[in-house]
Amino acid sequence: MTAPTTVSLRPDLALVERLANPTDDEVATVDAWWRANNYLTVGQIYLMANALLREPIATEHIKPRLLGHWGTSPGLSFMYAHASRLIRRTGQQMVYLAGPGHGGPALVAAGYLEGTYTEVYPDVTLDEAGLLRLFRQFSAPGGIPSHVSVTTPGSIHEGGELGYVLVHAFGAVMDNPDLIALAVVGDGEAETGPLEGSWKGVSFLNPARDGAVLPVLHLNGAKIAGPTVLGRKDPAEVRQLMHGHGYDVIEVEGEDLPGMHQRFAAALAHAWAAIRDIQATAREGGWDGTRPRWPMIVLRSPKGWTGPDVVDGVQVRGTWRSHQVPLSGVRGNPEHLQVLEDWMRSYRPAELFDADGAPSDLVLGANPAGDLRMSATPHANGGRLTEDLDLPDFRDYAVDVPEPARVRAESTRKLGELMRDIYRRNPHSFRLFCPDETNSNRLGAVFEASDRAFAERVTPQDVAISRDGRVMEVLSEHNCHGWLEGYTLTGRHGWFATYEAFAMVSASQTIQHGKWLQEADNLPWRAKVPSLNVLLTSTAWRNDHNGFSHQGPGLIQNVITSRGNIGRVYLPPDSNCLMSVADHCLRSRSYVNLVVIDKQPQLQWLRIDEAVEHCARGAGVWQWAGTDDGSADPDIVLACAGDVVTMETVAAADILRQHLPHFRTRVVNVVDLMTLPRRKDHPHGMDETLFKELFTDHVDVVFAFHGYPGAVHQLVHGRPDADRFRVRGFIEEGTTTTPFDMVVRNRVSRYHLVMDALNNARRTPPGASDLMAYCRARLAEHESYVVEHLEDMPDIRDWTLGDRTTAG
Ligand SMILES: Cc1ncc(C[n+]2csc(CCOP(=O)(O)OP(=O)(O)O)c2C)c(N)n1
Repeated sequence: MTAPTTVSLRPDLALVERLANPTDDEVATVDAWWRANNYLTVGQIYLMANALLREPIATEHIKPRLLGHWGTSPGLSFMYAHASRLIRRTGQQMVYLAGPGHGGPALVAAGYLEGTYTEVYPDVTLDEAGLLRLFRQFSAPGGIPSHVSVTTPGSIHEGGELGYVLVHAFGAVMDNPDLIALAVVGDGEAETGPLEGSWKGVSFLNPARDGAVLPVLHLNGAKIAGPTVLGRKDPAEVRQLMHGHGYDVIEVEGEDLPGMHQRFAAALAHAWAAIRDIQATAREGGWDGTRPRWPMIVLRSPKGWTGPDVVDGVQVRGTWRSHQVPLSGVRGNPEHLQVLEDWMRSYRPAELFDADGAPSDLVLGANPAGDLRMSATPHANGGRLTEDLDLPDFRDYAVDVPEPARVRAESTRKLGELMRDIYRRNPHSFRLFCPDETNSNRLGAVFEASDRAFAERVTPQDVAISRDGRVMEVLSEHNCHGWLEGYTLTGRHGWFATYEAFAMVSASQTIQHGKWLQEADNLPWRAKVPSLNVLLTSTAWRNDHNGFSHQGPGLIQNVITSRGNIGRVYLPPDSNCLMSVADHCLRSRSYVNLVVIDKQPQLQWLRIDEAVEHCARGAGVWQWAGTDDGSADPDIVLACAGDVVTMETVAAADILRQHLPHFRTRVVNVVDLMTLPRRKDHPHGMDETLFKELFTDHVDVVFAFHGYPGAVHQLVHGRPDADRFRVRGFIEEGTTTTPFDMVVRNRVSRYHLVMDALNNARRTPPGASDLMAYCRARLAEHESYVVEHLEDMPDIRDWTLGDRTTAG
């Protein structure tokens, strides 16, 4: 094989011919690498000694626990070997995403054969000792997982929870024009909802400015224990399905060798040439705007290819039985031991490893050089391409707040303006991903800087939709979330903005991405990547007309429950706080930042300088809202986190002040929810002194929370006398109703908070029973008013802090 040759964008026909027709030597090289990979894969699953088979395999060489997935692995490494050949010949930058990530040993072996593994884990040397270490660590205590996980160099896709390979691939190539993401889709994986929806990525790619995804649908016919839908379909139907998704289908089928090498090389060559043709046309200005028909490959190869054919009289190769460990009883079964030995020797290890156990020159000859090795690509290994955003000063987007609770504003509108200017300053490294709600979420200012991206037909009725748009709107939370993941993991920045309730559609992705970042934190060779920023708006409290289905603050619960320190939950109470929080999130790295704020007009509390200080502390006393001057302990602490409940809390404090001026209330607002746990439980946890300054260590706390009350109990666990926290929040009393009725139904209205305060304060002030009666009367009044007038009582609806005569 000759040295890499970088070709111009438009593929040279002679080169494509050569690529499509590998010489015998080239096939021998690719085949040797593939055999070496298969040998290492089997070794990782079975062996803990005798790595080079210097003696016959014996029981004591076999791991006590046989864990891993053989079935998908040979197919994955076959494609990898051919992609490497293409890279060597063309200089193409590629990243490899294994949808069936359970084929981890194949990708670990690839990194090892490419030398990257030893570069990042120097203990795993390129010799017999290193081989043994590689084998022993796999799927073993204290070792590495059996998936293409964070520890696998070159991976941006674990493939553990199936369904996301295409969304990650599409996200990785957006604004990444030189990259091709080779995305292997398992036929089992193709049955998942997210995967089925993700073929649509091509409808949002722009070949002039984005890279390309090359999907390979790997129809090995089986999943864990049965056949796959697409594997059993008439090939013509599969072809039609993929054609309908917009792809040009190239098919390869069989298990014959070297025929499969020849046919797959040709398929890959033609797919690559088609991609480069599409890109060259677009980048040279010859694109008529029609959505390109991108190539994809359907590969039909047997599950467990090259592995044991028949075991104990039962067909294994080509069936679901080879999914995991095809010879499971090998330790106590001499016949199985012999099958294993024959299997491993069938790869002819003597040709693949030299006397010291290092990969032979024949094998090494298959590797691309340097950063072109897919296991070493800077696109994957932690965003070495990452640059910080050029951010405007968020203070320039301040709302003028002369006094607390006088001005109303739609807070997310300001965020839209901030994002608009981030788009302008960062034309290649920032995107907003949103399921068709950018305008609805009041973020529409972004359209002043960028249209929505769309590669399908655009009509004169469409507004702010074009080929060149970079606002990503698709009605799929899975696509939005996954695209942002792929985008950030390859070094760019963005937001996923969604209705709060429907963040639960993609909640599992949030959790999985959090796990990825958590593990990546332990690996110095993975650079920090931009955070996953999730804006939850159109919240539970203000889905007035949509009703119960749209009322669910569950994602907060998921993020605070995740282990470790990558989860952040911010509940800015107003626009200026939102600006400060957003700026912080966009500068942060490798976190999952959840920001929760509604889009409806809402009272504004803090001037921008106050907001900056408040957000920096994460929580603080709003002295102006209470009657506690700090000279003595308050009678009650009224705490709040979340915009709507903050208004109820401030209103409750105001009622108390008017009716019982000597009753000492302290209002504490929490923006950064993760300040509540102890510092040993989360890095944002406030220290004991500050916690006592805010909440004391013995005064009862009535806490009005945006989400489920249990979350606050969970967070303050271990704080002094945590039982004194009485938490009100969303208790699943949702319906189509007015804003105030929502807080009444969930018992977190200002009147409920006042009654809570009186019920829980250690002293009962004179006048308390009158005030209790007053609150009950107001609630009764509300109940009849709202039914009769279909809206909230005017003094509630128009309440501001300044209007003291109507505050009660
Ligand atoms: C969302 C999800 N559901 C279930 C599983 C359990 N699981 C692991 S592998 C597998 C079969 C995968 O089949 P396929 O995608 O065809 O991969 P391959 O045959 O190449 O192994 C299943 C169901 C999973 N990992 N993720």
